[in-house]
Amino acid sequence: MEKFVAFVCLLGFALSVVVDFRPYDHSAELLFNGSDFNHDGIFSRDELEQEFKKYDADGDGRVSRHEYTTYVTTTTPELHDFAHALYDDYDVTGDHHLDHVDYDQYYAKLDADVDGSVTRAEFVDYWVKLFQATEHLHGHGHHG
Ligand SMILES: *[C@@H]1O[C@H](CO)[C@@H](O)[C@H](O)[C@H]1NC(C)=O
Ligand SMILES: [Ca+2]
Ligand SMILES: [Ca+2]
Ligand SMILES: [Ca+2]
Repeated sequence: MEKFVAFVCLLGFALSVVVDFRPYDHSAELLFNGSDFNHDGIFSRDELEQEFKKYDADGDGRVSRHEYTTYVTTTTPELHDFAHALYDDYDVTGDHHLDHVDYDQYYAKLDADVDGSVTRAEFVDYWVKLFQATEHLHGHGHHG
């Protein structure tokens, strides 16, 4: 089975089929499966770092808003607004750069029970709520 290697790959895949992430728990689990590279049921801090490295086009160790949104909209222009909302969620420090400080704090947001690791359930729960809260940005009904 083909693995999804990045959040945006999943987003692109989903959209190439239909512009709809529902059911959200299914999309969230697909994201988890594509992000849990070693398949141990945990989305580790290292795995998070691996994800974001893919967006760092100029390799300076930080992901700018432009780098991230370009990465997403190149494959799926319909996700322009959603990509910006996701970036705002990742950019915990709000300085328009994603770096290790954001990754630490974002990881902590996912880690609901604060035990230092993000389980499948924690990850899926977080993303279902995010899909719900941003529904107006990746809405359905945009067929074709
Ligand atoms: C995710 O992976 C698990 C375990 O390998 C599998 O049972 C589940 O069906 C997968 N979920 C999706 C949505 O593909
Ligand atoms: Ca893992
Ligand atoms: Ca930041
Ligand atoms: Ca946890």
